[in-house]
Amino acid sequence: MAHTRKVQKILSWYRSDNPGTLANLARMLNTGRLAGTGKMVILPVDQGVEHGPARSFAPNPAGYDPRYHIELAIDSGCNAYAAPLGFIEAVAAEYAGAIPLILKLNNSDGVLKLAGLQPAPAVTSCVEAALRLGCAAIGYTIYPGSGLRNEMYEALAQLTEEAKRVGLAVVVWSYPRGGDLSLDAKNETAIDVSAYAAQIAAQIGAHILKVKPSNDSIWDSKAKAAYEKAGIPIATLAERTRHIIQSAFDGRRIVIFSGGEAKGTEDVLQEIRELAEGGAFGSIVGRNSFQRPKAEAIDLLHQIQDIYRTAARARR
Ligand code: FBP
Repeated sequence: MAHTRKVQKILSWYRSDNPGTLANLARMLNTGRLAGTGKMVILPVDQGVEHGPARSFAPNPAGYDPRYHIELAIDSGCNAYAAPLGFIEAVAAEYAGAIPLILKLNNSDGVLKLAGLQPAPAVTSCVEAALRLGCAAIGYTIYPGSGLRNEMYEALAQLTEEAKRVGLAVVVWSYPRGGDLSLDAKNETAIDVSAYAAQIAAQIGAHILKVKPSNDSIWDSKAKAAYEKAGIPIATLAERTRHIIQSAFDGRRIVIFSGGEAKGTEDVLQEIRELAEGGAFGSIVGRNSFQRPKAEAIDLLHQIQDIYRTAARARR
């Protein structure tokens, strides 16, 4: 199947990549109900490690079984499914080739929270495992703001180089946290901080980067002066989303947004509408999908995909 103009245009932003990486990016862009639109909805299920099994799966116990999530991703028409090594190994053979896989190469657990301890994920897998399991991409989380961020950036830089060499794509979760930033949770998604997080992930070589939807506060006083001087509009989520996408190479990187804690359907959809209005390339929705009963989750994911499809048509 020939690529749509949207997909051709997106691939043209990654000209330094080898054909293997471009093919894997194309696989993700050409899968599911949003195939060919240039938009993506991805199912991530790393919350078992990040938040613990009961917090993650007790609301819908079917989710304790790794097969549940990949089936949900396939049946709902997602572009890709992302998970840590254990969940991917548990399904990779049975579902080989059924949906692009993103192997999360690092993970952070929530078991021990010591005051003053800087947030830092552990590297839990490797590029070779991603190849062995037939993945389209590696995934990696950075925490800009953490006292240990440089170690994360350095490990990501090496894994990115290795992944690109063997023809894989790179997906970066860029979640500011730690240090003074986390004295107030709202700082972690302040607009200047989110835009900075997007820029850092793009500069370290991410093909697809994901940040959280931002709020309208500005954390850094020097940044505040710059925003005010330039008159950057940040009052609405759509405006802030536009600014984040501009901060990731003026829209020449795929920027997607995370779903957050489980909330009501209308709240989820309203947030997606605003993200889509701001030009978001898509969403990565975990808890809001797999914690709902399967039929409801599929219905919600379809509604999210429909919002992005409509936004893609409007921008033709
Ligand atoms: P959710 O939609 O469940 O928020 O999933 C998106 C995600 O990026 C997951 O991949 C990850 O486990 C989670 O958010 C991390 O959230 P946090 O670090 O804020 O607890």
